Amino acid sequence: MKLLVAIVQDADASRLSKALSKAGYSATKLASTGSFLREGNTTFLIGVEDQELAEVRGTIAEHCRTRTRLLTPSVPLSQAPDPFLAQALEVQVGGAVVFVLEAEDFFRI
Ligand code: 2BA
Repeated sequence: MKLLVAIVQDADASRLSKALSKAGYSATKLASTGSFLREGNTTFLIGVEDQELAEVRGTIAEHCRTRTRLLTPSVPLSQAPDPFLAQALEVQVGGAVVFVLEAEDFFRI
């Protein structure tokens, strides 16, 4: 059994949640924050059997889009010690960042 830890953009979280549920997978959503952009994202915990991994991976890929974010400079050009620091920075976010962990056991009490 595997435990997927999938970090997705908030904009994709609802559609992914519905798709997983429709396909019969249980998931837990945690509100999280990316350390680089310091923006909210959503972390899914999804427990799956080994043979279900490919389908869930496909569902995540289908519903999580890559987006471009433009980071505005934190210092104005006139005050920047290096002009590079005053440039807007373009970063690509997602589709999703997924960790696959081996789950030793699963039980409900
Ligand atoms: P953030 O940390 O807010 O990162 C957002 C995007 O910024 C990243 O997209 C990446 O394209 C870029 N980025 C991150 N750190 C950077 C850096 N030091 N220099 C330049 N660009 C940088 P994704 O890679 O798609 O990551 C989306 C979110 O997934 C991240 O949000 C973070 O919450 C999580 N994440 C990504 N890699 C992770 C890791 N190795 N461990 C834990 N969480 C991770």
